Parts: sequence; C-alpha cells; structure tokens
Amino acid sequence: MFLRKTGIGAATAALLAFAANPAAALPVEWGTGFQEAASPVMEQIETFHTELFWICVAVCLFVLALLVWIVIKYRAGANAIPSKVHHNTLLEVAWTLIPVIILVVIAIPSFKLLYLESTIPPVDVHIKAIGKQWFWTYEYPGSAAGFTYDSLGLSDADAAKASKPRLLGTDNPVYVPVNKVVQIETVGADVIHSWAMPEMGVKMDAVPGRNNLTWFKATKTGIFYGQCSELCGARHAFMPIELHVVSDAEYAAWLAKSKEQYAALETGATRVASK
Ligand SMILES: [Cu+2]
Repeated sequence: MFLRKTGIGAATAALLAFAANPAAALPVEWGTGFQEAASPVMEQIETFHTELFWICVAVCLFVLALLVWIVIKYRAGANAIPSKVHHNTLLEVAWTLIPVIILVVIAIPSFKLLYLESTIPPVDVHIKAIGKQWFWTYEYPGSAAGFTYDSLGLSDADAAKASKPRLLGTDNPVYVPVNKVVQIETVGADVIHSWAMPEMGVKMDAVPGRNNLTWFKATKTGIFYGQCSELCGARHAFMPIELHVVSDAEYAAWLAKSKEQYAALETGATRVASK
C-alpha cells in the first residue's frame, strides 16, 4: 500500500532497506493471515485462532450438509403429504449437548490464553506509553533510564527519505531488548487511544485516568510496526508505533544515548506534530 504512494525511487529504497533487514515486520498487500508472531503470546493467539478456524469449518460443513440433505429429501415434490412428526428426545438432547461440548472445548484454551496474557511475568523493562492527540509519549523510568520523549508519525516525504514505511514509521522509535519481559503501561492524556503491536500480540487501551498494564517478550530482533487502535479523533491514523527490538548491548547503548538526548524533554515538554 505505502509503496504505491511513495513513488518508484522511494519504493526501491524502502524495499532495499527491508531486504537488508529481513526482520522488519510489516503488513503485506493482499495479506489475509497474521503478521509473523514474534512473542510467545502471539504464537499462542495464532495457535488458538487456527484451532477455532477448523472448529468453525467443521460446524459450517456439518450444518450445510444437513441443510442440503433436508432440502433434497423433504422437498414438497417428494412429500405430497408433509410429515407432522415433532419432538424427538434423543435429537433434542444431542443438539443441546454437542454445542455445549464444543463451547467447553473452545473455552479451555481460551481461558488459558487469557491467563497467559493477563499474568505479567517478572518485569525486565517497564515503559509507559501515553496516548495523546495524535502521537505517543514514552517514559522510561528507573535509575538506568529516567527519560521521556515524544514519538511522532512521519510525513509521507520524511518517511520516504528515511526509507520507512508510510504511516508506520516514527521519528523516535521505541527500543526494547530481545528476550526480555517488557511491561507496557498505557494511559491516555486526552481521549482513549490504544497501544497495539500485532507481532507481539499486544493491544491495550490507553484510557485517561486509568493505568493499564500489558506485556510482551520479543523473541527476535528487528523492527516492528503498530498503530493506535482506538478511534481517537481526526489524526487517529497518523500516530503509529515503531518498535525496535535489539540486543542487550545495543539497548544499553541506546539507553545511555537517550538519557542525554532526551534530558531536555524531562517534564511536560511536548512537540507539535508537523505534517
Ligand atoms: Cu490514538
């Protein structure tokens, strides 16, 4: 999608950049499945999704077969005098029990997954994501970090220049170390936003006056993209999330650099979105 808009030159540059970094995870044209899972939770979501899909297929095929059979066998032409039979205890027990069993079969992995998502393991990195109209502010608290900065979506021209995907690249990405439990605390500064990162299986509303917690553990390094996923006003589509998953050493270097770079932005300092 974005390639078409950025022109041939930029598209080639972007393609080359992504080819050089095969770990960059992006939506693809005509893609119908999930983006590749990069966290244990997302792997479980995909597995559960596939299980549900085949259960749905089986139920649909069974109902279709019954319908076809009834339409043919009990059509008016073959049944001049319609049957008046009603009530069949065995049938009624079966069509109550079988759906109950199917629901229980679905409920067990569903609750397991909910439990996995909502139980945050011991946290390695805590990041606060504050949704604002229309950008994200990130806070890295703690003695090792202790800074805050704004992350704005790039204009089409800036994205092309930086070889970043249109409407997904940001000026200041989020950095996290690989194979570490990252806790994201979301809050809204004005209206409800939502911090969503498909490859990590994370989507958490950022609600004013309420601090929500979610987590992910990235299993591979690379660049991942997400978007605000709660309709938050006119520029809702222009507050993307760019996540860089890096090695421990690269993360430590980024922390040290950012501590100096963002020192001036300590409190209350915000930049105006430019287009
Ligand atoms: Cu938003």
